[in-house]
Amino acid sequence: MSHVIPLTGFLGAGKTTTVRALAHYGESKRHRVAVVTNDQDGDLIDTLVVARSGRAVAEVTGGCFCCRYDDLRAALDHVAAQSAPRYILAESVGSCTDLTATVVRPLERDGGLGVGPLIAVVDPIRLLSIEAMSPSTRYLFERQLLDADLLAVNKCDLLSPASIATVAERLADVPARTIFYSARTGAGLAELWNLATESRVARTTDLEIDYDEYAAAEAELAWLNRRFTLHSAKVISARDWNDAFLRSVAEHCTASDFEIGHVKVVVRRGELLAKASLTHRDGAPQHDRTDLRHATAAVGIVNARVACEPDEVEALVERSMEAANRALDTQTQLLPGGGAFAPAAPQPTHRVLVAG
Ligand SMILES: Nc1nc2c(ncn2[C@@H]2O[C@H](COP(=O)(O)OP(=O)(O)OP(=O)(O)O)[C@@H](O)[C@H]2O)c(=O)[nH]1
Ligand SMILES: [Mg+2]
Repeated sequence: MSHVIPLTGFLGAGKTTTVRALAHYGESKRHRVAVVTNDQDGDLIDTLVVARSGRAVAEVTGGCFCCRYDDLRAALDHVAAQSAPRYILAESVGSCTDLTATVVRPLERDGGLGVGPLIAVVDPIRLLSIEAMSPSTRYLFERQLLDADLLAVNKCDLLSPASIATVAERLADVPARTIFYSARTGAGLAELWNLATESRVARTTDLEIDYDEYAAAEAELAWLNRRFTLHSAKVISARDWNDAFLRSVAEHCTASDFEIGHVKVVVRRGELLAKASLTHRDGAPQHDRTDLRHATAAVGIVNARVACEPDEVEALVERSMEAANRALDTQTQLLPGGGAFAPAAPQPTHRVLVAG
């Protein structure tokens, strides 16, 4: 029987990087691992990032796992039938919560799959600046922590021992067990794997959650997934183009006082990718993949989640592409489809409560 390991956690916390690292780790231990990704829209950079020959990958798009439970179940059954994986890592949308009641318990009730602990991947840098969050975002962020069976504090390579102690103190009131690791360096990953592959211990309490506040937090974000083409008369560095694009995004967000959830960009030619991310407007772009080094023609995808209006995120992406085009003497063309939107209020397919 396949065993589902669900991951939650705020936008940009490192869920996909963790899924990729855990999948590699599990495969190195000769386990077959599959992955299910999730987004409010199509054209997912995360799916490209976790794809690897021999690994079954499926997407649930058009809504979060809780609102698309039947699609999630179909995706899990699909990858289970395709490759009979021992483990299925399932990454939920970063603005979603209440997954114990809406996904984990319904999966346990429906049977046919084992279910592991609900892991909340935590970005410690975001946790340390929790006071700067809007009240709605903070509410959502805290619900994700309270909903989890295991708190996985990622990005420890960025933390001093003193900061690790501060993060641990801030999480002391959350009942779930906490572990620290880095999906990037692999430190602590073996322990995370061992805990993630245990069976879940059923909880006896329900998450206290106000769906109006949760909906308000989701609606604060504008969401844009867009495809584009990139052309240049001379050979350019794909990494430099991504860097110029994301630096311009950061500048515009700072000037307009928009908080960034996560802006990702990928430029690809065939299997070769250049991928970069921006998770804080005052941080530098992170270049996660640079297999595609040089190009004169490529296709790209941008996935942007920014606290602003949908038309503002469209303008932000267009202006930032123009800035990158000016800097590198390139031309881009946005392809049709994928307009910006604010996620609709969550309406879970199932909500299984201990209290009944
Ligand atoms: N320094 C450092 N950066 C990391 C680590 N894990 C992830 N990141 C970076 O954090 C950024 C976001 O990572 P993702 O894995 O895409 O985050 P996510 O939670 O899947 O994001 P969404 O799917 O948009 O919610 C990327 O630039 C990663 O390289 C880590 O352990 N250390
Ligand atoms: Mg992701």
